[in-house]
Amino acid sequence: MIFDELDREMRIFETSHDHCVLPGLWMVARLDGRGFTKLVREKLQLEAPFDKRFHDWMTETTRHLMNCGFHVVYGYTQSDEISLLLAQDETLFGRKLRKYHSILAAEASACFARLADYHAVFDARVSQLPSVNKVVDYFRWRNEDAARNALNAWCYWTLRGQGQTPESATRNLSGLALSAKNEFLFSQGINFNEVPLWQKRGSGLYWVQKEKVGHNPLTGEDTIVLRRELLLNSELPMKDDYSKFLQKLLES
Ligand SMILES: Nc1nc2c(ncn2[C@@H]2O[C@H](COP(=O)(O)OP(=O)(O)OP(=O)(O)O)[C@@H](O)[C@H]2O)c(=O)[nH]1
Ligand SMILES: [Mg+2]
Repeated sequence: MIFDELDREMRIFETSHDHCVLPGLWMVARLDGRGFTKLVREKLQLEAPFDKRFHDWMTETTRHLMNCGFHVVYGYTQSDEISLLLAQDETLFGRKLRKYHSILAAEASACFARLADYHAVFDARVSQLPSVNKVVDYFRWRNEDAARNALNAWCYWTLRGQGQTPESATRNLSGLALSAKNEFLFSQGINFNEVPLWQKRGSGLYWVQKEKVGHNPLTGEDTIVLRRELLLNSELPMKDDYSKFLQKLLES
């Protein structure tokens, strides 16, 4: 068997279905923790419905993903998921989808597991979006999902705290309108309006230019230089203001 022939023949099986994302399409990767309901409660014994330490690990993992070689314009995390908007002209790995799926999932898993000091795994998928409007819609979608899940989680864990089983808490909440869930919490002394924004709306990370004082060793003078820094925003604007915020971020 001649190695070069075998190599050529076998590679076809590996690469013939490789999908490359078309130029011009925006890529948004979403990483989601595998089986985190159990991991967070039973193995890590974190607080329910929300634990600040867990959210900090998620924002730190997002920061890592924005610094590991991909051109990520915006990172967003809520619950156990992370969304990453890649630059429209991203060319890394020839835009080969399998590279984005596998490397981003691996980087997220390794980083989170190190922070939590426990085996943890993320899956990854990539949306291929045709316009800025669809990119804005995508992030509005995840942001609204965060708000709905937070309301549900607060109701669920309040009922559990009153001694209800998982089944009866779920049954009691099914079919309840948003307003009824808010009223139920209020009747239990919890004003959902006052729940921290990061729980209801997640956190966003994006690049800003910061002025720094640099020292020029040749002239001996101090000079002002511009440095790119990642900013963590845990009080994101809401609803239409969030759309405007995203549009502005994409124009800059
Ligand atoms: N206790 C606790 N749970 C959290 C926190 N943030 C997210 N979660 C839980 O993480 C889970 C995320 O939902 P899913 O991704 O649908 O559930 P999963 O168990 O990870 O399932 P798969 O993603 O399908 O593998 C939900 O059960 C949330 O309640 C937190 O701060 N504290
Ligand atoms: Mg999950």
